[in-house]
Amino acid sequence: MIQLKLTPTARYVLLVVLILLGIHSILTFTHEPYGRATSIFSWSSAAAPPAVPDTYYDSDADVSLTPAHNTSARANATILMLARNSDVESAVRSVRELEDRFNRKYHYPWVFLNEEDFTSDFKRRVSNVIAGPVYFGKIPHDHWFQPAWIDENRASAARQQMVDDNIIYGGSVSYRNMCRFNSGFFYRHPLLQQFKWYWRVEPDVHFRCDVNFDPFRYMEDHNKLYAFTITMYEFAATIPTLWETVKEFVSLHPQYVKANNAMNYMSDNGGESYNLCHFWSNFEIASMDFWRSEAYSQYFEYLDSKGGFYYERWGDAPVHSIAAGLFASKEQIQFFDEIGYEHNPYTHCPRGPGAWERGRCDCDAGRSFDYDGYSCMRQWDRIQ
Ligand SMILES: Nc1nc2c(ncn2[C@@H]2O[C@H](COP(=O)(O)OP(=O)(O)O)[C@@H](O)[C@H]2O)c(=O)[nH]1
Ligand SMILES: [Mg+2]
Repeated sequence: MIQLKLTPTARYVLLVVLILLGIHSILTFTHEPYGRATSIFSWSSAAAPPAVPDTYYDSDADVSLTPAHNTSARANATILMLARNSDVESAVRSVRELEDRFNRKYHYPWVFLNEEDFTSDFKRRVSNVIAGPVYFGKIPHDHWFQPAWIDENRASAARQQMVDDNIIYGGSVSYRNMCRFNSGFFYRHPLLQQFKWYWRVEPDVHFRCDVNFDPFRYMEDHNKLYAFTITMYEFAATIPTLWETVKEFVSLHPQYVKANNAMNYMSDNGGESYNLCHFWSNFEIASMDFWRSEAYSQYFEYLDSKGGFYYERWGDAPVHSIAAGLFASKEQIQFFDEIGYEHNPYTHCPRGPGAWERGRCDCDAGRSFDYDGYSCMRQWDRIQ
């Protein structure tokens, strides 16, 4: 028999380690966010994500300046950016990156929207880095500003409470206008009526890989409605009554809920409560016809009528994601692993076999947000 002889110091160290391990396991099992944030096994057994087939790739991707010739025609699509004039520097950087990584070969038109007139400096600077058509539009007043029927006393009290609680953008009215506009209005803008598809881009984001295929074409051919690259948990304090409101809507209009939907990605108990998982909407490639549909129009009207965009701080990300999760089938939601994408502080870097090399990605694949404790990739993968 082996006798383990420990000095008093070693015994003390061992005791401390055992106590720390004990506290860690108690916290892991009793505090879900703690478990998520510290788990090294947060998401390790997942299968490779589905890959866009070779036939969608431009054959001479590195040199071609013409649209991909081995795929069918271009889609009816635009690249869309909402921005302020003061965003010009970071807007130009985002546009330049997406043009270089993707759109120089496809020449999809860009649309820029703002609740103010764009300055000639903004227009000149972004146009300078865009190869194809570009449009600048002003948002109609009523699509942007807080409606008169919102009780401002109630709204400002809610904002003050969120400031006191240190909730990000908790005191901002313009942020709320932006979230409501992105939830229910952008696809109604006159400049967007001509298009079915959009790719949402923000100032100051980064495209970390070449996109040598046409994601719009892929979406069109595969009957997709919504695509994402990053999925995560929402701050519960920004949406205290959102899920209850969604449940009310669904009980009033059960006919809009699609069979084989993504409910089990958003809920761990069959829809009783929301697990806060959503698609990070600063990147979206989606069908505006989906947002223009009767189901989504009714859904948005219902949510808006409750005032939660102002009395709470409902984000367009959970509003869009919950709609995609309910009114589309789960197969109509696409995870584009191939598109390396960064919005501070998170980056999605491709993990599928060969995808990183093929896209000449400059991101660190081992540090992709997919593996982070706050990613909802596990919830996405469990419904695949
Ligand atoms: N025109 C305009 N665009 C805005 C305003 N606030 C935010 N945006 C745009 O809305 C998007 C999201 O805003 P951002 O500040 O990036 O929010 P975050 O990503 O949630 O931190 C970006 O495209 C911004 O340029 C605003 O008051 N006016
Ligand atoms: Mg942003």
